[in-house]
Amino acid sequence: MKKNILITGATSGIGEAAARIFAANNYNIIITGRRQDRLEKLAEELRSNHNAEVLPLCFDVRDKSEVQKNIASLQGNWATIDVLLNNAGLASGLGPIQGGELDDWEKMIDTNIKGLLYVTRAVTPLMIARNSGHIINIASVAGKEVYPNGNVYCATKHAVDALSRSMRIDLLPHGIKVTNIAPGLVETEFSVVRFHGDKERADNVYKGYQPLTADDIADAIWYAASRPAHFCVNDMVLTPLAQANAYVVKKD
Ligand code: NDP
Ligand code: 8X3
Repeated sequence: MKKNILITGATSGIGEAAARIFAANNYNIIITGRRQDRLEKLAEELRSNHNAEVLPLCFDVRDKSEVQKNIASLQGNWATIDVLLNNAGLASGLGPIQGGELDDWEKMIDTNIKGLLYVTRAVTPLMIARNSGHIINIASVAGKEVYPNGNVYCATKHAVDALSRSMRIDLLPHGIKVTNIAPGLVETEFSVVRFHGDKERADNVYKGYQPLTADDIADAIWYAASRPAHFCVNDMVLTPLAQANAYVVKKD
């Protein structure tokens, strides 16, 4: 029987790359995000390239009733979620705390922390009922240490790191694995979103060294998900060779 994965934020970057690698490895995929057109395009691609069953669900993780409604709508085999990839997230802005935009802060807190919690709260009872499952949280090196002007984004990713450790304790009696993945610089739409659509500024983030790709992270996610039942990958920190920690990067 094929396994199912639910991926939040599958319309771009790491989530989209993860959808491809799981589909290629015989999983059925629930892909989610806010951009319906991208969900439909990806669903078509996964169905035709990998013969995967794909269920696109369009919702905003910040809307708790939408999250509950969409998870409650899962019927039949789709109600079995073997792997939950909590990936949806963003940075919005980069600047000192004293000049921070409250709207940016709320967007990051509501998406990266509260959204991840809403989805986890809705999915864990389904896993507990089967005494089986795997939750993979995409945190960041920004969840391991802070960097200049990263303040609120770093705080949200520290929260994800703490939640991964808490979930691993709480879900231990139920046979559910929890993996935290902490990437460094990965070239996706992340920086375009962080800089509110300023593509030139976003491109500069990845100049002068070779950043990681979404496929690199998807590969690590697949590694964690494909270990045997007795083996839980707790935490992975992944950076480009040029990156020593959250704020030391060697550029040409
Ligand atoms: P992208 O911007 O390429 O992808 C972000 C994904 O999150 C999109 O699919 C987007 O979908 C989804 N998303 C954002 N907000 C919401 C929301 N409110 N509701 C539902 N989905 C949402 O960035 P990445 O792939 O790089 O980011 C994925 C994760 O990886 C994030 O959690 C990010 O913090 C983390 N990360 C990224 C790093 C990097 O350098 N790129 C490094 C470390 C961690 P849509 O807009 O359609 O809703
Ligand atoms: C994304 C990586 O270094 O831009 O979490 O914060 S970084």
